[in-house]
Amino acid sequence: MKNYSIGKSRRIRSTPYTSRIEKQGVTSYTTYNHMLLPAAFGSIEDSYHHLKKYVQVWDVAAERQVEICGKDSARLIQLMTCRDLSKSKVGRCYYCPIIDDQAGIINDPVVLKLNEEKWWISVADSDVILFAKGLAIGNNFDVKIIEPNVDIMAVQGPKSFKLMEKVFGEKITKLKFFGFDYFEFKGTKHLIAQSGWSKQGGYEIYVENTKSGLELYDYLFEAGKEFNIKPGCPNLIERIESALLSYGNDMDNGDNPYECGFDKFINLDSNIIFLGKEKLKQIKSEGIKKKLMGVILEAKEISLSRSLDIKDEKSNKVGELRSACYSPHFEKVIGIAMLDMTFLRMSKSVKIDIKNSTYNGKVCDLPFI
Ligand code: THG
Repeated sequence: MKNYSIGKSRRIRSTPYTSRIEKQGVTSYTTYNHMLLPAAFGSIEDSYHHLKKYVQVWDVAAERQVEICGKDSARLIQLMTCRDLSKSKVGRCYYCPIIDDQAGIINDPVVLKLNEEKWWISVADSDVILFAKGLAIGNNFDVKIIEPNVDIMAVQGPKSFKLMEKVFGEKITKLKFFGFDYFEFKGTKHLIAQSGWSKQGGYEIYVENTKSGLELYDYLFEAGKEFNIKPGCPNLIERIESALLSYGNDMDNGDNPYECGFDKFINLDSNIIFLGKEKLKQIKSEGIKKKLMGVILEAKEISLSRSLDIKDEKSNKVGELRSACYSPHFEKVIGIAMLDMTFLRMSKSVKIDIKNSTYNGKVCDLPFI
């Protein structure tokens, strides 16, 4: 019988919502940006079905903001990403791969343009603030870089639209996907974006005023009763079915954005300046050697804590499985795998050893659904 808990400390930070989610029955945590990120409230499969039908509130404060402000802020932001931000607008979010000089992925954040000289990089699990500071120092940029006190609470699921309209009024229904604006709750303005790490729709509330944010948290559960609201968290099954990639799991610094299917977020033609641009041109002309793909396996359960080798029919290693779960939709195990291009050009059939059995599977495109 497994029975252990995470040792809390200043290094593994709690969030303003931690005491609430513990009362509400969080059953497991992961760490993310040196902070607690809830990973389950009981059964992940039950939570998956609930998320697809109703509405959930998530403590995703671990999606930390790296705030960059000052005269050179736009230059620094652009230096870090291969996505062209020269035509970016205030009030919009941009999904932006951050890469290094060798085009290895450093992070895949959402970037928010707050004004011409103020940006938030809403980071996945890696220390982007150190990378940003290094670049700013090395380039003598006139910028200030901090991690502000912003604790995101996500409201996700199909009923999130009705709930948020009930709480914030009709104005919020005008918000477009990946747009953000300020909305008032009992006299306090909160930055709210239509975004979130699920494909079920919803919002993210970037809470700066903690007191008001906690009041809002409690209020959402009251107002959400009629929509069958529950606490939740990024859901492993939903996010794999939707192919929302997880930095550190599906890709890391050893992978480049072409290998991860980020082609539409790469701009090599405009005259913007970013790190790794020459390397990306070279990769584009030579072609990639591996690619992130979906796999569907003839198995009924899996629990990954490290990558698993994927083999071809002759048992040669042709890649690695990086995330996987049992999918109620496919009634099979599905996963995200990095596979050799030479193999992909020849075959779609794979084999994998899970515990002491060998399972057959097929390669497919992402997303699954
Ligand atoms: N929200 C916020 N910050 C975050 C995440 C988030 N930081 C960490 C992590 N998640 C970053 N990773 C992603 C991955 C995918 C998306 C957002 C953040 C996402 N993708 C959409 C898609 O794939 O369809 C839209 C991409 C687009 O077309 O621009 O939403 O969840 N605040």
